[in-house]
Amino acid sequence: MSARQLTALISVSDKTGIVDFASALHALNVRLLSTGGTAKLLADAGLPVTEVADHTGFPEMLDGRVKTLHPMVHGGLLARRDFPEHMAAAEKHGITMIDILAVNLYPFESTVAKPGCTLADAIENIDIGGPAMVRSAAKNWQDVTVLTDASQYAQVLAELKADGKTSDKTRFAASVAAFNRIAQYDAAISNYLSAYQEDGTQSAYPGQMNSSFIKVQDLRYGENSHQSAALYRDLHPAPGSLVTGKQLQGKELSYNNIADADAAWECVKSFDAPACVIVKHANPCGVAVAANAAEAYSKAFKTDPTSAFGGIIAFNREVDGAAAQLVSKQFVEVLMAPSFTAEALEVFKSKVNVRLMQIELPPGGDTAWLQGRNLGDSKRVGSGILLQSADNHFLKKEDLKIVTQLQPSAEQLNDLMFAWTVAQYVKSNAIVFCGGGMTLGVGAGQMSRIDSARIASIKAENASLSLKGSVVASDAFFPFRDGLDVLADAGASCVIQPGGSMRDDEVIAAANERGIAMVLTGVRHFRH
Ligand code: 93A
Repeated sequence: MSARQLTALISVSDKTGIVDFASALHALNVRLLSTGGTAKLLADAGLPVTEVADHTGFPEMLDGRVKTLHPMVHGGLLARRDFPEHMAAAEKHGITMIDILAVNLYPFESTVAKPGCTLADAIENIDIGGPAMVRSAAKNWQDVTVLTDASQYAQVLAELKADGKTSDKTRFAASVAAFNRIAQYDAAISNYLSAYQEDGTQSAYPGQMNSSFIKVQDLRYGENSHQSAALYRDLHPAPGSLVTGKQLQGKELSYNNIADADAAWECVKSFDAPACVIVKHANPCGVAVAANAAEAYSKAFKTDPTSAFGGIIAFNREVDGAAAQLVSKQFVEVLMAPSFTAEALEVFKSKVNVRLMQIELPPGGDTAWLQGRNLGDSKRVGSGILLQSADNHFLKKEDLKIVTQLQPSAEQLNDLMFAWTVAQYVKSNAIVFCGGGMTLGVGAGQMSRIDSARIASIKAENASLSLKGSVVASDAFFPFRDGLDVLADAGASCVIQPGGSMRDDEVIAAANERGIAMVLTGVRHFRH
């Protein structure tokens, strides 16, 4: 007795590769069933295909909202072939078995990723019938092969060709992949709707942890060698983010490399002028802006040459031969830039351990898209998770409040703005001395602000940098005047800080007394 003819139901929005796949199935004597648009494409390609509407005896209706939601379809997908009662019921109602299901869903994710997508567009792109079929087929994996991605077609064809059927292993794996896809799809819908605001924009904080992540890779280990780790990325990464980068050479990035690279990249992106950021253990140990990449690097390196050893270095400009020559003199773990000249690549060719990352800068101007789609920060706390929107407050000069008798000069104001930007990327408590478009001393991660101030001035001393006339940023207010006195003792001439302390008056009086200009931002930048 010859084997029963197999039936495949094909219903795809993304029709890439589908004609080839259906042709191959037809060549293997598989009967083809398909929905409107897909059926038309297959018929136009000369394939014999039965429309689902003809199969069910029920037309597609309600603008296609009801196409496949029919017992003839779901019975054919869900019936257990090894249960006599199922087979009897199917026979009684004229339901024929569907053995292969190839579906990809209405493009909800890419629709909502488009700027200006309306709620109505989003809703119309919520697929109902597709996921229903995928779930039916995936539940009945012992009898049905479910394909939710074009990358699965080749393996299934190969097995059908060789054995006339797919293996249990392949069907089970396909079922798992199908449920993963549905979970991801539903999460995208839930995220979008949770973040939807009446004015049509997306809230920066979705308030819902159903984010859709895709595993990029398992990492060799985590922060330490006894920890396991992996990198995931957002389904639709923000343009210009680290995960959109391409590694050009070097060993695989480690967990710590990625964390530090992200800190360096986020910081360097904040500057319009050519900038260089050197990061160690998640803190910038040198940041500078200059006329070009090479100069920016030289200045950034000078801040703390000792700490820069084994650093993670980011540029917001192309790295040319001159910059590459300078950087190659130090031990560097990761080097990031929007591009590298051929000459620069040549410099690092022999340094096989240097990881070179090419990352596009985000398109300028339109930060709304970024803010709308950015989940911001998350942090595990015991068995919970903390979520917050990104710390993307951008300070404008007009926002500054000068509170002292002395006023900063135009040049000092530029340095204050620079210092404030850097301080945002330094772990709290952050004190950052700057001058001439470069960091002069960075005090990071101390439990008291006064200790960060002391450390920052010691660092400058270690690097033989003078703090006389320098400007300083403090990521949060001074609770007492003592921190300010340390800055004044070190030679600071201007300070930028949020203000808002109970003792602001005492701190401002101290600044006046010490001949320091002080500006308040009204916002703080804690970073933990
Ligand atoms: O509108 S639906 O939710 N209702 C359905 O009954 C249904 N059945 C399949 N969407 C439905 N589909 C989807 O149609 C599939 O998931 C696939 O994405 C798309 C294919 O339609 P066509 O073949 O007409 O291009």
